[in-house]
Amino acid sequence: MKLIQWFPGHMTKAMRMMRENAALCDGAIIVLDARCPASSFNEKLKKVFSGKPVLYVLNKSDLAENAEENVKIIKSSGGAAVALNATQSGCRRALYSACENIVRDKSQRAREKGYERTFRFMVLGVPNTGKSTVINLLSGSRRTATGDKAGVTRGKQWIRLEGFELLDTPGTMPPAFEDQTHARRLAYVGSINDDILDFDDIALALLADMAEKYPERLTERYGIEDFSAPLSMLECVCSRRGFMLRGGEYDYDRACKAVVDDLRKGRLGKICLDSEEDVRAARF
Ligand SMILES: Nc1nc2c(ncn2[C@@H]2O[C@H](COP(=O)(O)OP(=O)(O)OP(=O)(O)O)[C@@H](O)[C@H]2O)c(=O)[nH]1
Ligand SMILES: [Mg+2]
Repeated sequence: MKLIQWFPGHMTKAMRMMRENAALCDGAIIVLDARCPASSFNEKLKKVFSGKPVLYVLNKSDLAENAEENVKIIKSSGGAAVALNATQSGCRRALYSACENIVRDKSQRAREKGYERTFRFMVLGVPNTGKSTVINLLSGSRRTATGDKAGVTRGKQWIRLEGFELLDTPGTMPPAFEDQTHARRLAYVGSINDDILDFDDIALALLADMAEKYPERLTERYGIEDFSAPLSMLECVCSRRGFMLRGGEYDYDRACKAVVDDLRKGRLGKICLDSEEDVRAARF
């Protein structure tokens, strides 16, 4: 499989912008994808905020397995965390209180001195985890653009709310992926710009990973019974979904796109690609 490399200019610029703006912020909301909380965690981002309160949002938990368990793991290592579906207005209260909690002491002290403080949070995370959607949820309206691909937010944008000011930022990644397993999981969930991905590679690797962790889902959706070779699994997808070219050849391209899309849209069920050990090993 080809290495996943990621080094577009706007990513480097985004990282620099983040460091510069961190000084203006009282803390951070780090938005993770609940389907791969460890893979979507960038330790470098956390380090920018050392000494300041950080809230981890395990977003897209409607598509994820074990979100609450993973919240507990993060909390047990001393971090603040909440599992969320940011597209659901019913989750607003939980998010708001989680934000209030991480600055409770500071706001209490301000109140004792007779004034109300406004707290500035930077909202950050790898692309497409739902940072802008989280901000819209908190603000109760569509204040910032969202979209189902990596790289929707380009520049920074301050959003003013009651008690908080939030800085929406473009998704950021480490410039090189040292860990290709994590890179692959980010590719599956759509956090890496599809333009730089080899979809055949990604779909075949995804089938192999699903076969290991959730074989029954592949049987259910595609009728796959033999998990020994990714290519024969892909052929099952073609047969089941009728992806055939004229002359009876398999339409592999369509099948690759369909498999990845099925995963992203939750049609393969709720998943967690990271193991419990992965989550415990990440230094949240
Ligand atoms: N199912 C589900 N979809 C979500 C959730 N949160 C966000 N989304 C969707 O995920 C996609 C990405 O959301 P954005 O808010 O644009 O993500 P972002 O992190 O700001 O992305 P960039 O600005 O590109 O880095 C959009 O299609 C959202 O509707 C969630 O909790 N559950
Ligand atoms: Mg955004």
